[in-house]
Amino acid sequence: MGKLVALTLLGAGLALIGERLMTLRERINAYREVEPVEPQNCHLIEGLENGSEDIDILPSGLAFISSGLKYPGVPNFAPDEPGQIFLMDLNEQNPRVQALNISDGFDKASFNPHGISTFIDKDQIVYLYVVNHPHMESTVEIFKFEEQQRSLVHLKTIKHELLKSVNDIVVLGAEQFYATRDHYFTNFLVLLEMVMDLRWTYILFYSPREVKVVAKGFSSANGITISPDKKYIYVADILDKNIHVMKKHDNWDLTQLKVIQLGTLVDNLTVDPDTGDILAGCHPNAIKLLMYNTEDPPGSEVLRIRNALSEKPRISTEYANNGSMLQGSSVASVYQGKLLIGTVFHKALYCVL
Ligand SMILES: [Ca+2]
Ligand SMILES: [Ca+2]
Repeated sequence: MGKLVALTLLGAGLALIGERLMTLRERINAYREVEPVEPQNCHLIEGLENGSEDIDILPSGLAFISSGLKYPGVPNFAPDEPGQIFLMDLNEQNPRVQALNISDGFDKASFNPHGISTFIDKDQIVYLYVVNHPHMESTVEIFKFEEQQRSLVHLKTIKHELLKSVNDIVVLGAEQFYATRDHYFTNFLVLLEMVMDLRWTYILFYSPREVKVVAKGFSSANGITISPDKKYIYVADILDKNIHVMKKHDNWDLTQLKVIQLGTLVDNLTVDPDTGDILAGCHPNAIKLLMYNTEDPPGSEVLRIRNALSEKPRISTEYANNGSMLQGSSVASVYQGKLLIGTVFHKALYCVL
């Protein structure tokens, strides 16, 4: 009798896991193929071969690009090379990328840059905040940008027990930022977390005086950015295929105003400075990203969300490709009619719209 109960329980357990795995395959769009949408004037950017996971463009048109991310479960074409930050001046006729020098005293060999965010202080000094995963941990690095020297001076490494599995950040002031946590477990249990959809990921507010979770319950919080008027925060939940529009309060807490469903796995977010539209770098089919096959590579998809705060946001496809040109798009950012699309581990695309 005991054996029968054990077998029944085992069968029920396996059935549950099987059902959850099927659900997970649907959640990550395992059956989706993307329809191409390709602007006329696009070309791959020379010199960016190993990812361009996040892009942040200054109001002056200088774009920072993080490259060389090593992330568990995702391909990397240069596993022995450290990550880098590239710069591209979008005011140039034919912009080229240039790797930024990083000051001595910072461990460049273990540099593993992920999400980035810029901050300009009242003296017009530009700071670049970088999510870093040295030895697969999570830190936030603060750099001062020296425009003339084309270099980054490392100022500070921020670590905190709540700054775990950080994906992206948005800087709000000097040493103040929101950060997203994209998974809860850092070991094999991350699979259980995904299969069971535990929703234990969150948004953290960090400042030297106070660190707190300001929103939680995300399946996997990923890209984060702020509206041009600084009143709203946009957060991508990659496994829930949506964007959360959150209101920012004076005490830094966030409350959810609405969720915009997109049907694609949303990675990093940026805002078009001219229109306030949200640009979302998306993964049309994440199984192709996780089970990389050169014969059937992951595609790319960039969505534009107009009037995100209105009753009916308008969603359009800015770019879509089946992976023949660009694989695993994670971010898109615009500056005066120019579009940059970055990827987790592949190349990057420059388009004149
Ligand atoms: Ca970012
Ligand atoms: Ca991301």
